[in-house]
Amino acid sequence: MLLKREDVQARTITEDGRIFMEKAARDGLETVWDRYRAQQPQCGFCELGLSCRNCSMGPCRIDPFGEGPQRGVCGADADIIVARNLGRMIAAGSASHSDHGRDLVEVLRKVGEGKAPGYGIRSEEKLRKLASELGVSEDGQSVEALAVAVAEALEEEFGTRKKALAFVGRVPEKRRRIWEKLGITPRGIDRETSEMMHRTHMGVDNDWKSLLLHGLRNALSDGWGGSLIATEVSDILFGIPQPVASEVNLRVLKEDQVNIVLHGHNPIVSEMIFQAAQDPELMGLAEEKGARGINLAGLCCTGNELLMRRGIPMAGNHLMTELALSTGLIDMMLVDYQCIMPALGETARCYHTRMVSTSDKAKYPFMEHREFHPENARDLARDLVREAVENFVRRIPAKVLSPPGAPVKMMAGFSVEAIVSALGGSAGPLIDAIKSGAIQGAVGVVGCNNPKIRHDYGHVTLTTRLIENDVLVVDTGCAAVAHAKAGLKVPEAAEKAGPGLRQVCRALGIPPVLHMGSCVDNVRIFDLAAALAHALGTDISDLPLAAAAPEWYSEKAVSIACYAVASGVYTVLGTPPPIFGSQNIVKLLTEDLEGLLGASFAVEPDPARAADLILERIRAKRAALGL
Ligand code: SF4
Ligand code: MSK
Repeated sequence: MLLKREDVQARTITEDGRIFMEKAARDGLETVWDRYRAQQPQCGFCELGLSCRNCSMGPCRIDPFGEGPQRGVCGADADIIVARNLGRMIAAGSASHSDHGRDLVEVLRKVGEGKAPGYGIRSEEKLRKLASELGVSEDGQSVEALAVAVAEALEEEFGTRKKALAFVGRVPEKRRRIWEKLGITPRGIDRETSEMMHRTHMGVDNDWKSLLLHGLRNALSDGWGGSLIATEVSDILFGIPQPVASEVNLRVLKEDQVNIVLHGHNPIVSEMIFQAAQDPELMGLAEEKGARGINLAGLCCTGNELLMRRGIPMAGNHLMTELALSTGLIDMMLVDYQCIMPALGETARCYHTRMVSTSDKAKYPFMEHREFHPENARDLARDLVREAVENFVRRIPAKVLSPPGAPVKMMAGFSVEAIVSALGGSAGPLIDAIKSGAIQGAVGVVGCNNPKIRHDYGHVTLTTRLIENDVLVVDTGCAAVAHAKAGLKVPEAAEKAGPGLRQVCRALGIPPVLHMGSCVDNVRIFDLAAALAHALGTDISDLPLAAAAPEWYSEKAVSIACYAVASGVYTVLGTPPPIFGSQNIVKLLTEDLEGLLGASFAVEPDPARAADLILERIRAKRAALGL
């Protein structure tokens, strides 16, 4: 199976992507692009959000042309069906982030109880900060006891009893009032997701407006609850990220070393693998096997977590995961959960790669399952690193293609704490730069890849335009990897920025595109936005800020986009969400929310036009602030 050059060009803007798409084709592999093509034409009803299979009187679909049925068997019309479908996407996204957060809370508790060998408290400062926010007394408590008490308080956040989540306290007061007025203040994290599933059962909430409002509340329980807990507890356990230099693209895989690749989202397993890979005995074993060392590399957000805290290089983003295997260089790939294509296990069978799943809640075809728990993680990590080393000698030379050239240099590790420290200890200089116009505004460019959009093109085109116009970009997730590969995450990239932003970056020695972490770390962006709003005595929606997800694919991205808008940030989506079957809902989300929340959605698949929309928005916000 050979690919036409124009097909390869149309699928990705990345050089390593092109080389290994051709290699994968030569090896007879099927990739995400092939399967996407085989799915054409995709269901038009589903694309518009007009199909429903919520009960066994259906499945039902609404005719968008008005000639066929306009109601499902139960009587649900287009508005109700679209709203219910969107609501369930939000619930799934929010549940994913929040369950990830819960797993970290479990480790925090076990650390406090002395039942998690190898783990520890890396940031006592953050543990104490959270204790204070949660109203946990520190009096006379050991760090271990405090960890247990904080874990208990966080467990409560998931439940049903709260009027409002504790972290809503970080939100500017004006925004809290808006949420109260609309009845969307998030309560228990699980409660909002559970309630969404209840409301969307046949015969419950049949008012599309009320369904969507609850969708916003559900998303807020992710952004100011589940995701935030995931990020904060990761910082407690593994350290607050600080600026760190690293490298990106498939060339970070080394032909002369044992390559272990970590893929997924949760740092619980990968941090233990990181520790095991430093073990002198295992490093000695690697040498015995003829390898020059043990090389760790990341994919997707587990990669981002390791990159942010340990400077571990990044092999690629979502659409690079199959292509990474086609190098034939990966001795072991360890996966946890989320964004791990079920195809990967079968793809790896073409090579010598050992594929290992590690989470009790995520199993995959053709992968070995080696379950991690806080109690066994340290020992299991050592076993697996040893097995990866032993697998080095089983590489199949005829199937190996070492990526040519060199990796791209990058900087990561920009937590809010690191940004404030780079600014000299307070957000003041950033506010001054925004006021003076040196920085026109800030935009979070985040989210995934999607084979519907040329790989990385949306991210890189949008972000390049924004920085050229003196807009500071912060990023997370797969967008961050795209930007790094395009060379936008080194201080020298300041030369690609407009004159004002260039000057600020040069003065601070930072890139114009700041890596803030993984998907759950989008909360860092909102923490920063809330801090700026507090400092200016205003609301987040008054600031010259925006968000964009040019190539999103996941339900988690839907939840993120919804909590962004509900938090007051105008958000532009590249891939159209399945809402266009209801003109009422399109109008509400793209226009009417503006009056309710001071922010709304836009859908714009062309990233250059998306940049124009965002720049227009930033200019309007600046003008309203008298800047
Ligand atoms: Fe059809 Fe209504 Fe059942 Fe959905 S809930 S499948 S629209 S009958
Ligand atoms: S990994 S959710 S493809 S950003 Fe977080 Fe990338 Fe999107 Fe997964």
